[in-house]
Amino acid sequence: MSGVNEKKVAALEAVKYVKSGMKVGLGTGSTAFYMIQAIGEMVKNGLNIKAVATSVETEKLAKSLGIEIITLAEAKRLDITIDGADEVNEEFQLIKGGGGALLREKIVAHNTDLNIIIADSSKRVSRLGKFKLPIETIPFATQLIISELEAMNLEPIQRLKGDQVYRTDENNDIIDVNIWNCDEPLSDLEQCLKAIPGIVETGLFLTTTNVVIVAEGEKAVSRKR
Ligand code: ABF
Repeated sequence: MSGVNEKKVAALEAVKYVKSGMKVGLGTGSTAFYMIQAIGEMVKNGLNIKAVATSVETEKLAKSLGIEIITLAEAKRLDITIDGADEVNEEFQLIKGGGGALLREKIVAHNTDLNIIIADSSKRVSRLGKFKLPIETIPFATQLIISELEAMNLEPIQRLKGDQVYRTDENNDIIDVNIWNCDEPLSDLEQCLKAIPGIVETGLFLTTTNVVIVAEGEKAVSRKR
């Protein structure tokens, strides 16, 4: 359906889960943008929450909307986190990190009771990997890791911002790899990548997601794991 903002449809469905007294993880990206805006409106109307941001960008947006931001250390545990994704399959597995925030996103998701993913219909896939998998690396090791990933036929490309190397909020690098032709289980691939010294985190979110809300036109379709 043309003209429908599916990102906003999914975001507005997800914020129904947010109640006063909760500690809420705020995701990053253009879909999360609508979720944060909606929560900002709810805060204006009396919602009382504390939030942890998954990126500097999200923190700035949240603070500008009057949402109280605390650190993850202060929160200790989050009731709910709402975040976007680059791809989501039928098994609630995700590729995330297109927005470069995968490390904090995975840390926040790990420390959350209920993880809700919001997406427009273009993100729903039967097989992950059309979207290149982002991998966060320590700059000291990035070039050697690229060589190692080339030897694994993963076609690694270091992410750039303009003509400069892209740097995450943690001042790390991102390497995007092609996992489309990997036939091994994604959990094995994740284990293999994480065993390479200098790889901090990957954008494979295989076990953290509890609810997926995908907008199909004006209809938000929710699936619970
Ligand atoms: C973020 O949401 C990232 O992990 C992911 O890349 C992004 C999806 O971006 P968008 O919502 O802008 O499509 O959580």
